[in-house]
Amino acid sequence: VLFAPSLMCMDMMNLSRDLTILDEYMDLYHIDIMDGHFCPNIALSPTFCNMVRKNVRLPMDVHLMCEEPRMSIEALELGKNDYISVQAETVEKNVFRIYELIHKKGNKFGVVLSPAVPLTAIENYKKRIDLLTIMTIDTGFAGQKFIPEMLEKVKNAIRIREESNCHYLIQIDGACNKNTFKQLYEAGADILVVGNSGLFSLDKDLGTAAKKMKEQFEILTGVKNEHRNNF
Ligand code: S6P
Ligand code: MG
Repeated sequence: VLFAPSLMCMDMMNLSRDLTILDEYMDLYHIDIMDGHFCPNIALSPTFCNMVRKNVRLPMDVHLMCEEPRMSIEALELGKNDYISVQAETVEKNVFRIYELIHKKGNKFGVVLSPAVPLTAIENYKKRIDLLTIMTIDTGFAGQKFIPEMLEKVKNAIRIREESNCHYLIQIDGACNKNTFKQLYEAGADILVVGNSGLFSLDKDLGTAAKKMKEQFEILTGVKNEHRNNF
């Protein structure tokens, strides 16, 4: 399993110092962009992503919670190992055009399913997806309660991947922490997004928090973080 810290939960007063630490311990950056319309909050921005991109080593995944994702996609300046992830609901009318746009930019194609959106939403384009994110909370805020019904969805996403020869990695976003690590690992998730409860709140010192998180994961699952093996 790989870990993706959610930068929305970072201490912005110590951004540069903490990114250096995360670069050392984590596998992929998760950056939330919200437009205040798709969900009732505003988070980070394409400008923030571009700035982070220039200063870190790890690949990143930009999670677009925007009614009109095209505008943000056009503003992003990322690398070839980076993912741009769109919410399935926002690309129902133009997903193939959005796919082309992301590919033309040289980035990887990610799709995010909100808890209420079923796996059938991706039926007609699932083979094109590089990263499939299953939300285990409603979009908009950190610190919400895990939705246990989503474990079945994760298992089904794995089954579909096998049956249909898809290549997407499966990422979980929402309340990934010591209370859910074991279930998510056993369900077969490839990447876990870790926010406040999973990582940042574990210690004042982020390096110590990262070590604690990995230790908790190891104790609960018996498995060591593979650390960037997939990238
Ligand atoms: C929510 C967002 C998530 C959160 C993350 C926070 O809209 O997409 O990526 O930042 O889930 O972690 P936690 O553990 O507080 O849910
Ligand atoms: Mg997110």
